Amino acid sequence: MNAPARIERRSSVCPHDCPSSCALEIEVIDGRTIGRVTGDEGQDYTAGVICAKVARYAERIHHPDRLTQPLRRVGPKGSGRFEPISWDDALDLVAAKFLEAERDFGAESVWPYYYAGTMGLLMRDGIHRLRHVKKYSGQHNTICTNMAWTGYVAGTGILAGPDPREMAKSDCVVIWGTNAVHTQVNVMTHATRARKERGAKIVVVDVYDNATMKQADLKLILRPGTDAALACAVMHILFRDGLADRAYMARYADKPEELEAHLKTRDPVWAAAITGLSVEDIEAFARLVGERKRTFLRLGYGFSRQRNGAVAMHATASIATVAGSWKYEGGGAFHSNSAIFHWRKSLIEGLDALDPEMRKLDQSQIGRVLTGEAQALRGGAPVKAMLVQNTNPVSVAPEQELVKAGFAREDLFVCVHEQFMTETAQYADIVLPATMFMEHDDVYQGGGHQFIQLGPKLIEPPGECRSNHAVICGIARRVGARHRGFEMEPREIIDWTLRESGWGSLDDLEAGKWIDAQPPFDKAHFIDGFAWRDGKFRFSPDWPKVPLANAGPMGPWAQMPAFPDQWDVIESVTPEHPFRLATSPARSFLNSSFTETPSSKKREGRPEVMIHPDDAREAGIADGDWVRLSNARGAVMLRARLFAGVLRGVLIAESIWPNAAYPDGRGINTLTGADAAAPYGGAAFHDIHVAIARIDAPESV
Ligand SMILES: Nc1nc2c(c(=O)[nH]1)N[C@H]1C(S)=C(S)[C@@H](COP(=O)(O)OP(=O)(O)OC[C@H]3O[C@@H](n4cnc5c(=O)[nH]c(N)nc54)[C@H](O)[C@@H]3O)O[C@H]1N2
Ligand SMILES: Nc1nc2c(c(=O)[nH]1)N[C@H]1C(S)=C(S)[C@@H](COP(=O)(O)OP(=O)(O)OC[C@H]3O[C@@H](n4cnc5c(=O)[nH]c(N)nc54)[C@H](O)[C@@H]3O)O[C@H]1N2
Ligand code: SF4
Ligand SMILES: [Mo]
Repeated sequence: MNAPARIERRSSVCPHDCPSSCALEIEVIDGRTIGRVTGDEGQDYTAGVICAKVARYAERIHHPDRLTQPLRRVGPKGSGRFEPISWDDALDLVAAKFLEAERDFGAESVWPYYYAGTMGLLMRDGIHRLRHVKKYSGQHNTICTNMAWTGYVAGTGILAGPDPREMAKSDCVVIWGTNAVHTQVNVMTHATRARKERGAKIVVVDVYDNATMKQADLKLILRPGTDAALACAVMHILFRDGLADRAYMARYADKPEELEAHLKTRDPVWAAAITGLSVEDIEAFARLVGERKRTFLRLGYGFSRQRNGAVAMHATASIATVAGSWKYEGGGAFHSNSAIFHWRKSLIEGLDALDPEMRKLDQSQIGRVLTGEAQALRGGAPVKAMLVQNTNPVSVAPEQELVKAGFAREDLFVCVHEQFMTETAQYADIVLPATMFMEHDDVYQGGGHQFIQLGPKLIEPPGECRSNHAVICGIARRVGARHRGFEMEPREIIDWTLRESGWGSLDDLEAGKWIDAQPPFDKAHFIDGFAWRDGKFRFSPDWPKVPLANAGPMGPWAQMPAFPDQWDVIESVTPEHPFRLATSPARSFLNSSFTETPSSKKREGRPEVMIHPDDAREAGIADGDWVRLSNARGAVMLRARLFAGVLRGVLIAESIWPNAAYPDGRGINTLTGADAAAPYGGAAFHDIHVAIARIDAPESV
């Protein structure tokens, strides 16, 4: 009889693209197997709580469908027919194709494409070292954070704010445009603690009665893309009722009198007509914010995924300045702490080789880029070769019909480095098997919190999986790219990066498990002033000059309103397209990740669109019927679910299901647009007009 294996508990961190970046404890059963995954109770943001999908990580890491060997395409593009190939032959072929593209079309015809499938700084961002040294095309990251970050920084001057743990010390927590129960569960831990310990009120602002809203004391269900109208009316009431902190604004804001005058006409009746909320609810919300000085506005990404998203984010953050809530513990507006870590990334990203003139292609416009649209290519060479790491654009990127047409090009060479045979990998010429986070070393920062954490290698990967760093170095050697980062081990790069950034050594981090990087209270609450030269929050931002890394102003930025306002650039309804659709995140998927795990698939059921019962009746749609959603970009077939927790005229399709889950292979991103949102670009995933019609049960095609 075998002796039972000795189970070790080891520390790690969740690598997924989620603001929570949870501290994990992992049962390591042997050198190749894990058991249970739990939240670390010692790290006081995670506080022992993690989401169900990561608690079941053994299902993902030991999944029978994991890629374990390099593959070469043998069928037509997208057929999913591959045969095994050795690592050396695979990397030789990738390098030969990259060199050929460079020779025939210039280095910018190679486009390394990546995103945040892992949030590890080395494994995620090491691809830039290869890009910079070789002068390949750059990537302008627009798919996720652009409108939100720009809108927040437009006011504060920096992407940082009050300690998110202070939500527990608040008297009113406003969870605005984030479905935290699905997307960042720890927000709920701290918010519900405030309610239990201090009688705090929880307000939720969203476009449907979702899992987070079910926990709210005040539910505000509004029309998509109308958040700035609500914010304006709240500020109008604060000024009107003597709840505005005028002394605070005199010291800490740029143009309070002009703002007040501008808001005179933005009253609750005006906002009710735009948002679909009642005047009473708007008044009640404003009173809460005005009377409870410790109001913590937890601003999410959801409401920024609109064409007016940057303006809406800035408008909501402005509420904290009018109310003066920033100066109180448990008060202020928080979106992300990304700017507090002051990383020196020259080794990871090869910044010493960066050419600022390098062409930057819009990540969200990958469909337009790959189908050769001149404007998307910035007038330059076509893209002829790609390396894709940590992202699955064939499922997640907007304008899917173009994305698929682009990847189907026979003259485009694509290497996808992946953990699973994703819908993007199915279009590749070469597929390389990737490690998962417990199989390599990396360092992580919080977005929704303030910890730096280490995710060490705990087990051996299955088969022939290699890390992103190994693949980047392997390609670099073969294409003649030289940089000392390509010669170093992950732990050496992590150690150097920590030291140079002022965070001690790798040994220190390993011993301490995490570093609490939260700046002192006065800095985090802007008591010393906001991050502009005059220290004043901007009610009237200089939109094209918001200090964020970007590719210059784009979208209709010149028309942006001077003060917080309802900006009518959203994809409004028309007689042909009378509904507004939001593609909100599903609980058991994380973008397209976890669509492969059996328990997540089971819990999500099938692709559905929620529709108000009265709208359904008028359209002759019954619960469970097949419907077609359509707009100028395409059409999608899925089932209807009658749901009274949404306003009339609004539809919700929780996402992102694989395209293959739909009868004709057309997934939800068939309907989403890639036109650049102002002022710096970005995809408006919840800003879609559509028609809806009942159809007969389709035959799978
Ligand atoms: N389970 C799960 N977790 C995830 C993800 C996932 O897909 N699934 N994705 C991860 C990623 S990449 C990110 S960036 C984060 C994002 O997490 P969040 O900050 O939560 O942002 P979103 O996921 O875009 O949407 C959040 C909510 O905004 C709502 N919403 C849409 N339009 C509007 C609007 O106009 N106004 C208002 N007030 N609300 C609106 C949606 O209905 C949704 O309930 O979550 C991460 N975590
Ligand atoms: N309709 C709609 N579309 C959306 C959104 C929405 O709300 N609605 N949300 C958008 C947002 S916010 C985002 S951020 C994007 C995200 O979209 P993606 O960046 O595509 O994120 P995931 O779907 O999670 O895919 C990440 C992939 O990386 C792989 N991966 C993970 N770790 C590693 C690693 O270490 N190495 C390698 N080589 N691969 C790895 C995973 O297996 C997975 O296939 O989707 C966007 N698309
Ligand atoms: S909540 Fe987010 S960070 Fe935490 S375990 Fe789940 S996916 Fe990972
Ligand atoms: Mo995201």
